Amino acid sequence: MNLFDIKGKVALVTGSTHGLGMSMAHGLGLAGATIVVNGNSSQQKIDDAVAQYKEAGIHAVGYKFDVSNEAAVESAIEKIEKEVGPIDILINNAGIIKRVPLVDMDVEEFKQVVNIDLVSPFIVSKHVVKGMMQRKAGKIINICSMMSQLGRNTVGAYAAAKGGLVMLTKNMATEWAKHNIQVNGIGPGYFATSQTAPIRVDGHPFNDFIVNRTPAAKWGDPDDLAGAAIFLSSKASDFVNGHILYVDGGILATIGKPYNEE
Ligand code: GCO
Repeated sequence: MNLFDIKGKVALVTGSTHGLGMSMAHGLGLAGATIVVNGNSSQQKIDDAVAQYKEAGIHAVGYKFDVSNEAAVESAIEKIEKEVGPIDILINNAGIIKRVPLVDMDVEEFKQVVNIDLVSPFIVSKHVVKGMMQRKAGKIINICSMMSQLGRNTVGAYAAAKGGLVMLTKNMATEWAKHNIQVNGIGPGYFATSQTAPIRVDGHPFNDFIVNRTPAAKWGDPDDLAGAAIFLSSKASDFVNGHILYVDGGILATIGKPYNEE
């Protein structure tokens, strides 16, 4: 029996038109899952992403909806389950970040980050889990962050949301595990994506800092997340509940080291 077999499963990955969401969805797709691609920026972006998945031999279908709008989410889930099939796997990946010192941050900006990064996983999960409860089976994965555990200057709203997402994951697991629904999190370290591009440019102090702060001594490759996503989407994790799997090159394992130390 292949513990990691997800062939034929339907996986909805929010924010999967680019970045880490696309990398995780790509990994699930290559493992045989049908990918429901989501984005909210433009239909063209979704169509382009679906074409990329199909070029890789992945069965993918695109749906544009705003994960923070409950009415839009409810109708999208209904449409997806009618047109594609019951959702077996949900990855709550869609998120935003605003890098602003807390003292300078508008309350509305703070609320917007929390709304997308914390409230939206609740909204989408609430509407997907109803079908999973009826079928007595499902996998939900919330994409957390290093900022679920560590603070950093200028990302206070994001850290608050991602810290809250850890406890939301544990509470979802607490309430839904009895229905054979496993809810877990993935906590990516620092990865080379469009979201981190502004702090990754050559010569940016943060770029050197992360390479020094990460025991693996490099930025993560988004494809490094596929294994964790497949594990938490498959039978192999049927007794794993409320766990946050950090894929971070060892950042959370260490206090770090002086710049001049090998
Ligand atoms: C930042 C980064 C981080 C990473 C990721 C780390 O500004 O510190 O964007 O937020 O993207 O979340 O896990």
